[in-house]
Amino acid sequence: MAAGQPLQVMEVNLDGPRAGEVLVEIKATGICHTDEFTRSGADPEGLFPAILGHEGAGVVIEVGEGVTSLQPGDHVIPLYTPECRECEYCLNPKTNLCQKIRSTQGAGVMPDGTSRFSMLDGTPILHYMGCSTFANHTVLPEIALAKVRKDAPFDKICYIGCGVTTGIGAVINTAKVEIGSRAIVFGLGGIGLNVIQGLRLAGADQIVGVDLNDSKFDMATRFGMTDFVNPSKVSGDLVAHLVALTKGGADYTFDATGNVGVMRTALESAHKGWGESIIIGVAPSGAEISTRPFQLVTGRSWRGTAFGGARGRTDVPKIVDWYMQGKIEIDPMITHKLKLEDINKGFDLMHEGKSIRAVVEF
Ligand code: NAD
Ligand code: DAO
Ligand code: ZN
Ligand code: ZN
Repeated sequence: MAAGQPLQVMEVNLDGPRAGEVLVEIKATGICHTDEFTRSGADPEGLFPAILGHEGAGVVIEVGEGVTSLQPGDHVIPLYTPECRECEYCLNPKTNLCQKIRSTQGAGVMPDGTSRFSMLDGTPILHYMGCSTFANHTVLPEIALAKVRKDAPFDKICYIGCGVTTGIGAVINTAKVEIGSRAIVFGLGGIGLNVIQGLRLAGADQIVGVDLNDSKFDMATRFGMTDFVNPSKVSGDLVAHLVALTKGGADYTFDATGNVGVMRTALESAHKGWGESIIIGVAPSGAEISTRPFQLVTGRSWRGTAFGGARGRTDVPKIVDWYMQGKIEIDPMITHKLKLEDINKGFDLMHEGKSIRAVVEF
């Protein structure tokens, strides 16, 4: 496929796994906004032709030489943020951004610098975010696969490969929200709803949801939202309204919109002295954030999170357990199930604001 074009469903060649790699049969994959960001051509780092998709779940079919942690039959979730457990980043408890395969993953190839996918005429096809889950079969490095329990349904746990972990992890790993906190979540889509359920899990007392779309109210309330604000219906200053609603500002605020204006509102509606604002949303290429430095001088802090600060091989199996134990919910967020040949409908549903998550089942 090319930038700005619909996805093409086609037969391709896939080479077997080389040393340190694993062949996975993908059973289900979610369609996330980041896939659309790349598909649309808005992603300046987007490379084509590529097989997109990064929110999947499947079964190991074959392992390459030297692979020790996985074997055929294991159930796995691909990780766009790998966990090698030996690089400088993995050894630093302050980050989850493993850099072991960063440069080759960003270039759309496996760690040896080559792609396993090609067209039937031999033209190479690039991997995407190291995952390429919009495929019946894909090859990944061993360090980019979380092994999960076998009784968990693929069509639900695929969402843990991005949206669920990003939202819940932002609360638990990045903000480390304390029991009794007040919080504001901007954007009640596939990520924001998971921030809300993460806040409920963490024992927050007040969870304010902010969205321009009133239709988000019911689902957000179901996941733990206590107050709803539609900025288009607030007369006067939105920050002042939110500060009053949270009795002085929120202990934690989260941007799950990707809008830099919203990011500023989120920072400024955090409590003076200690409020923390976490950026989750990915802003358009070239966009910049701004605020008055005095906002930070007076004790607010601005932070960001990728993949919810999760170390995938360690944390993702635990989140699958939480789902199977009923500690978190996923099923109501899977609003649409599609066949592979209808994958472009999933992108349409996203544009129309009709889906939280559309999942393709193979
Ligand atoms: P989404 O489109 O499902 O949800 C966004 C929500 O924000 C929608 O409900 C929309 O109505 C609302 N919104 C838009 N503009 C608004 C505004 N000005 N004020 C209030 N609400 C507004 O998107 P999503 O899948 O939930 O993703 C949210 C963001 O998170 C995206 O930018 C995505 O790229 C990013 N993301 C980040 C990570 C990470 O690791 N940091 C991972 C996945 C996704
Ligand atoms: O280590 O420099 C790096 C890359 C980290 C990539 C993390 C991506 C997080 C946000 C993208 C949205 C994912 C769907
Ligand atoms: Zn995603
Ligand atoms: Zn590492």
